[in-house]
Amino acid sequence: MSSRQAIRRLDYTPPSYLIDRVDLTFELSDTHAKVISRLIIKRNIGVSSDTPLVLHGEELTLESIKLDGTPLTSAHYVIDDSTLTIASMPDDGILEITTRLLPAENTSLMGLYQSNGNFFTQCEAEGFRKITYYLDRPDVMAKFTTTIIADKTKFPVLLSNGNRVGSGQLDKNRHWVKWVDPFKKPAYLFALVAGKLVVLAGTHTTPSKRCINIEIYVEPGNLDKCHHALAAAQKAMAWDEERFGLEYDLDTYMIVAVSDFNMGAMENKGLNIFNTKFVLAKPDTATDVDFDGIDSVVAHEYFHNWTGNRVTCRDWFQLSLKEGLTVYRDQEFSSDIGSRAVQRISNVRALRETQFAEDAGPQAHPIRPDEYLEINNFYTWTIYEKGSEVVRMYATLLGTDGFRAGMDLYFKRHDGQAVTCDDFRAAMADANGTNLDQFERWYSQAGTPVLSAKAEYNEAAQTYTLSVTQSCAATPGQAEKLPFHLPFAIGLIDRRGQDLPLQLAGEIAAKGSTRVLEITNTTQTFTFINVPCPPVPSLLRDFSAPVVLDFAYSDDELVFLMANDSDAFARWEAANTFALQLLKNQYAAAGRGETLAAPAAFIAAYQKLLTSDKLDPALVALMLELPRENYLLEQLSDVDPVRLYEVCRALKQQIARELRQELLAVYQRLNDGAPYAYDGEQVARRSLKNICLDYLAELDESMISSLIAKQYQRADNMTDRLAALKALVNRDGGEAQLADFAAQWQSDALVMDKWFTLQATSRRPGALSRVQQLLEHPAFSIKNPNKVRSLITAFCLANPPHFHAADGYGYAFAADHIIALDAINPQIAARLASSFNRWTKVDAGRRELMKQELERIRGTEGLSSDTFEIVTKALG
Ligand code: 7MF
Ligand code: ZN
Repeated sequence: MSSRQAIRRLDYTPPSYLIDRVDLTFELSDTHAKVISRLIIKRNIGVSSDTPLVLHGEELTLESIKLDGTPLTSAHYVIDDSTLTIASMPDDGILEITTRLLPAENTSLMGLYQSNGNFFTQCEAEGFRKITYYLDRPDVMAKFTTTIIADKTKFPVLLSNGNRVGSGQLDKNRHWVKWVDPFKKPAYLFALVAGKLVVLAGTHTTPSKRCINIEIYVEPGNLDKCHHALAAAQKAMAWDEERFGLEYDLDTYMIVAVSDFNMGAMENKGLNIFNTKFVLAKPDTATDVDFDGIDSVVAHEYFHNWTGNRVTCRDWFQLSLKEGLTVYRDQEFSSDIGSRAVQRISNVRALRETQFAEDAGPQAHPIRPDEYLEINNFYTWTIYEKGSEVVRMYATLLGTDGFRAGMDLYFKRHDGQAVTCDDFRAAMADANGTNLDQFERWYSQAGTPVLSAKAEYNEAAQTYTLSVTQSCAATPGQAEKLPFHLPFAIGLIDRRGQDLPLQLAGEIAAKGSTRVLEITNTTQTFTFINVPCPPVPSLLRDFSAPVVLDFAYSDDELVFLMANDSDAFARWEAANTFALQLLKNQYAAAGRGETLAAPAAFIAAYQKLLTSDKLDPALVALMLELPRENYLLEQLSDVDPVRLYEVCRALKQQIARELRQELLAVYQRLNDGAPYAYDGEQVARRSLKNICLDYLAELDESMISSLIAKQYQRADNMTDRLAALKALVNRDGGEAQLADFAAQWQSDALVMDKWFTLQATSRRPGALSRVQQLLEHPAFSIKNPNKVRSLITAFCLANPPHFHAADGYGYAFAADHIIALDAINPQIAARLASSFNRWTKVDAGRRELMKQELERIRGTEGLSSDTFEIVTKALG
């Protein structure tokens, strides 16, 4: 357990020692692993010769340590539970350290561990120190070689970073393989895999005519589920060459899938390790959303080879340097291979449901935090998703070519280095000859800015004046905020629904119909001239900045924008704003014991969406999706989540009743029995069909029951089958079909995860006791993060009415499992603990119950620093 001492960004100092080379030898057996590490180490320039060498190391058994061939005794070094210190070191030398580990007992899944008998590593952020004593910090970059020795029958495949340079036989049925990584790297990018795996191989030829081998390693029996991931890797390589001029730099790119994994995937140099969820897919086991997720995650990890590996982070406070940038790159990739509008709307929706809540809560932090207790807790929505929005703002402000020039300069200056967010910003500014000093505030200030806009049309002068004021609420440790520099994209739409050409006062002619206004001050005014009629403003087009927009649109204007805005995001946003305002009013009415029905204009707008044959079905589906409860909760205070759920349910039922005919017609038109294919058009059609089904499932009619049952039985793919099963579960429990589904898929772990989640998120009575029963199901394991996420985390984060049950049983259940999990896997426990983050948002009774559980968790003896940090911040 690490000590509870905050690490501060401003305390950064360069390393006292550097490591040029690392030669690692792993001897793996069933019961333990022996690691021999040979380090070529030297003191950093300017560091005084009496400076001790302090290596990181945790949960290691030291067998021996030699300096330049001479064994060191305990007189020469001091070991505590997180370091090994050698007081007197020569200017340079060779350290040889032998450690012994017990990977089979490692349930934290950090460092070297076992999964289904195979060996895997996870080193980001600070896992390498659980393998051997080392300078485990990203600014210490070394060239690695790795030799792996293991039983040939049990571990036929032995992998590490870089190129395979040799292999051979040893006694006792053992074999060895040696790997050399020609690129220097920080220890967090080290990887090793050993086990019984099979491989799907493909190739990609680069523009410079190099042929890259792409290899996907999985457990036997899964080869038929690797083709989508292979194709994704090929597409990602071609895209990065085309869009950023970046080629892969080794002969082989390997992906290994593992079923016990704390996160989505990891970009280890040349040897990416993935959660099986983001590799294995075929139409009968994976949904359209899963296929899309595989494209994104494969692209993300592949893109890290340049943004993360070739240019890495100086320290972990700079995490968003690689993560925000790489998320931006994977989002752009997905936009280019699919629908840009659908991608943008989905990303913004996710940002608002997760990151906005984080920014408004007790864990709010800037994308470059100032301090942390446990770095694992800072792999957050803010670092990733807001980080990506900040990168996107450079692209919006500088244009596509300006952004590309900035990227080119960034690589030219920093290839092979460990750098900071300031270095990235400087490259963007210098390549474009522009000043981005104020933009630094996006890195240092937490919280979501609010942009309030007011507009006035002057008929006589034919002018339209837009006044914009920005503000940002206080966040923990930051009372006052300075104004941000942000791009505010807008358009003006005339009465007939046409975009007006835009001309600002002082300009000689109109130019374009979307304008990126640059906001830098607290208040700014923009006057458009030659505006012939009062327009409807289309504000924050394409969500040009991660802010909350505050503009007093009337219902009529929102309906107008839904139908007419040329910007797809803004059309969706109008629908979303309309539904949000309505639900807030309905919730307030319910609090007074009244029922407020949706107005005819709202139903008519939905009807228009359903009956238009010109619209993209994927966009219609997104516009028909009501805001989620957790997002609504953020807009309210003293919330009763059960009442909130009932209000959402009632609106859904009203829509289903009043638009029954339209929903059924669209459903039937799209349910055309065409054989499954994963392509843009079919995915769009299925998404609309299944949202119609979701509404229709609200109707208590036997005809609807048989329609759902028919879809369940006849589906030739998991997307349709799961949508039908969800409808059945939410209608009458779907007991028979749930049993049928489990019988069919009991041996497919990823499909069973979906089965667990469906039940964990069911709004029907008894969800918690069902979840408790499922903890005993043979397919469940508390040690497997995917299982914990699909059952326990899904219940706590995605089933508000049951998690927030007034009796507090949901909270007690969550706390019990946070405490139990903390002893097994602190990272997973800490993530689950974040389900208590918004405890101050609920009503007084629930608030007290949640607080008691938080205090019970905090009082647990031996609590990890991961969970400790989350609960202490939550308690404030
Ligand atoms: C796409 O960032 C977007 C985000 C760290 C682990 C993967 O490559 C990563 C790793 C966490 C949370 C989200 C993601 C990752 C991690 C992720 C994956 C794919 N460096 Br923790
Ligand atoms: Zn990443």
